Amino acid sequence: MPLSRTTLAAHLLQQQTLHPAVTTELSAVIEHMALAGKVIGRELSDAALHGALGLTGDTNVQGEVVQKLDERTNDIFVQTFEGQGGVVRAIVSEEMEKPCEVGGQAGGRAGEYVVFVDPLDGSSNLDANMTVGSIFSVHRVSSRLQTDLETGFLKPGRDQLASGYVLYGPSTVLVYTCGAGVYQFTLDRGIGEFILSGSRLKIPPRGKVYSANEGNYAKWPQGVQRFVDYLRDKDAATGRPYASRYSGCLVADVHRFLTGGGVYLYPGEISKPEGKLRLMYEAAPLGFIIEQAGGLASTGTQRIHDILPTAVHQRVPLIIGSYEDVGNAEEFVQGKR
Ligand code: AFP
Repeated sequence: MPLSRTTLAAHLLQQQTLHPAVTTELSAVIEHMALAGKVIGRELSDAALHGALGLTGDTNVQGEVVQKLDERTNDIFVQTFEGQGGVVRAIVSEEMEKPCEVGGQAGGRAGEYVVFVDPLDGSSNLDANMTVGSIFSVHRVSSRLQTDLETGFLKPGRDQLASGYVLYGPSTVLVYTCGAGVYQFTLDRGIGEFILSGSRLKIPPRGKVYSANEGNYAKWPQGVQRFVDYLRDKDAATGRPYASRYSGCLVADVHRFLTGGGVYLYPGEISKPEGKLRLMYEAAPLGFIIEQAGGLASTGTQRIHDILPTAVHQRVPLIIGSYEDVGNAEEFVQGKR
């Protein structure tokens, strides 16, 4: 049976008639994310032929080494939003220390939205031709925002208006939510359009797979160690041991769980309790997607969406995935088991 051919634009138009949360402005932001995703997907496909792989020799605001494609994809997002007609006021990116103002005048008014973006999540996978992604989150700019641009953008995850990601794998896939379900689109390269390939996605309440960088095991707090030990133990009644899968790309691992269930964890370490992942453009947007699909996103002691950020590049421990699996993890972390 032939599949329907609903483009992202047609889908968003339809959603606008069904859900007040899906406004024309927000739809425009998502379409610009999709545009940036198409450009990035195309550039990644032959980056090795243009000498675009490898390191720049610099470190970013996080103190991490920068890949040439980290810089290039950041530029693509900035350029894309500079051409968006003023709906978005600023971009906050993993690759830029400070928010970048992009245009910002729609009908004579300052743009209403700020977009948080991790332009190239998992970029160390590139040299091995493995999956990478882009993550985004959209907030309304606070009306109190005047002098200090950065602190005006510090809002909890529950205030997100939209979030999503683009995954550059065997196919390029866009997943988004505006709080009215999770939708997936697959890029038809021949016609350059994202076509609807999954509606109102739901994550199974429990999975059979976990994902963590187990090389860090000795650095984890005891509760996390005991949770991973539990997942590796044999128990037919609860489907253990779980299989282990870890790609080094958060988006790819979380996408696996969105479709099949399971749990991803990047915990804090005893000497680095804040963990590695970034709240505003990694944990919170993926948390919005996963919670819309019926799962959970937690630090182990607090829901990701309840954290009041204090800095745009803030780090946070993350346990995300199926509702029951994350619930179990919380019990271990909190010493209840
Ligand atoms: P980059 O966005 O800097 O490439 O980092 C990737 C990442 O934040 C996330 O995608 C991975 O799950 C995680 O880091 C991998 O970190 P480790 O190399 O410490 O496992």
